[in-house]
Amino acid sequence: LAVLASFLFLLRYVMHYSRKSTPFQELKDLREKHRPVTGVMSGSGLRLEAPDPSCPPGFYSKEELKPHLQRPRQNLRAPGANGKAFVSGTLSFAEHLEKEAGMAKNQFNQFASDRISLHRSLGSDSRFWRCPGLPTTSVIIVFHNEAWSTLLRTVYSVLHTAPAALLTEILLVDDASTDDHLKTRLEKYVQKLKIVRVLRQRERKGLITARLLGAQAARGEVLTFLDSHCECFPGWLEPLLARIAENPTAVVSPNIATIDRNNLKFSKPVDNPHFHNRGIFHWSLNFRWETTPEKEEMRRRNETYPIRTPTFAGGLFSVSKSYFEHIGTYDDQMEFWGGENLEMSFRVWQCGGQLEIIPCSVVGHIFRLKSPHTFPKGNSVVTRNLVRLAEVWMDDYKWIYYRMNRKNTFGDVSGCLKIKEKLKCKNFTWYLNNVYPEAYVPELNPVMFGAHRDWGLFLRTYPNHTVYLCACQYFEYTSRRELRHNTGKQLCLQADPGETPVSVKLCRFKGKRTTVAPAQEWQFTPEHHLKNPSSGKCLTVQRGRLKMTTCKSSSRNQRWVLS
Ligand code: UD2
Ligand code: MN
Repeated sequence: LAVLASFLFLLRYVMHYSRKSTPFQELKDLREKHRPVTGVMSGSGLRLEAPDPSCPPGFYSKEELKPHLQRPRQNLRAPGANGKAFVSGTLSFAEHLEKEAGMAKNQFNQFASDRISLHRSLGSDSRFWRCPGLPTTSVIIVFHNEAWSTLLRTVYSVLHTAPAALLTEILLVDDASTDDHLKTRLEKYVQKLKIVRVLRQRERKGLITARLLGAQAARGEVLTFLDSHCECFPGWLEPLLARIAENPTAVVSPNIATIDRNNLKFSKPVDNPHFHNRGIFHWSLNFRWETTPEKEEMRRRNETYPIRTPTFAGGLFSVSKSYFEHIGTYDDQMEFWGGENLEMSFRVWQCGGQLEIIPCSVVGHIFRLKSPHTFPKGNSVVTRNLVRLAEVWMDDYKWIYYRMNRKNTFGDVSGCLKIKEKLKCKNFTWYLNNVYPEAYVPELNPVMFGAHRDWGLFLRTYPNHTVYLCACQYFEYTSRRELRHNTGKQLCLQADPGETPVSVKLCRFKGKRTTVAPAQEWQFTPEHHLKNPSSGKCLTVQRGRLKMTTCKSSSRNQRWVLS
């Protein structure tokens, strides 16, 4: 008996573990089943298209999907069809017993339920108020000579993460690439991906017109732009679309994670919790990140709340197609690269929209140290774009930019100005006061600005904050008598005591309720000295360095000419 018992026990054990489907396996299967698929909305029903025939992992073929997702044809006379009540007619005694039993067991009419189609439709939408749903989107990826692998990883990453019902298409817009494989192999390759299309900008004109080409062709309700070297984290798309559904004038950017340019490590935000960046600009009109100020963090009710941002990086964002058209799209005369991100930021805010970063949406981007692109018309194209945006959106504040940089020719901006007038867009003072009140606004008319002309040189700051002289950077002499370096961080020339070289430190005066630090005050004397009143000493050049020494009217090393 004991031998038999142990044999049975063993048999049971073997049977249990030889079963193919463990609960864990079932869970895995279930997860697999619910992976998103690609697809397009057509008319009223969902038409799902998996990228047959190769069908990469995570995708279902059309055949596999049918029983799950396509509602069988409805027989309108079937019991309960279109959400109607089940009408039983006269019941036989047996049926009566069945009904009673079902009622007793479930406390609802199981008898009726068992006779209604498992797929019954509920008829037309009965809601008389407008309920939220997510809009569809076209993803637009522009590229010029992008590496094949990064371009296609971007495409697959969208296909693998975007829910089929929301992704109308992916448009790859080629800005006249010259790389052979991009020119000849791309169409054929993406053909099997069904919802991916290639559009070509024949002549190299830059990312701005390329994006516009994509926008024009797009059939989705929302335009989602991505750079051609991105990877999307699961769940990135829905929060962007949800925000636009809630507020169609919101232009939303994901939380942009860094993909390391050296080893392609994807740095997830979880590596950096409780840390949000927002976009700002410096007065030389370059985009910068900064930690979101406390005031904005306090306004947000929880971690998932949108972050209002004065500017955005510009490469990765979603915007309602009709709102994009309403605000006049991009400045289509901007060329190649640069400036369109600030232009769009100012345009959105000044013309009544909101620019936001959605922390729930995470997309990675390979950040580079410098642009790999050459521009057919030379590098001044970037300045030309910046001058265009300054002319259109910055009113008199454009002069702050011009006095630090050369003013270029910029072509005709009347088209943009017309839109601005038509939409009654607000001015730049409004933008600074309401959207970016933390900005330090340089004086519109500083007393003097420029270079140390006697030496024909500019002041340059080095990372160790020593000031040398060389033909580089730019200072302003403000009406509060600071020597202020305004292009990036707000840095001021500071008179340090003793023999130590003069340094630049963060300016203590930051506008409202702050004052100039005594060591940061400079008196420009009739002898052309720059004298620090609190120490009584003068700014002196000694062997290429700046020092504070006793003022001597004859010393040529203390003579400063500011223009
Ligand atoms: C940032 C933006 C980028 C754009 C740019 C300013 C992010 C993450 N990136 O620079 O989208 O706003 O600032 O203009 O926000 N490209 C062309 N034609 C060209 C040059 C570039 O199609 O003549 C493509 C390029 O392949 C890429 C995209 O435009 O997909 C942006 O160029 P980038 O990656 O060199 O710019 P990035 O990320 O340094
Ligand atoms: Mn990029």
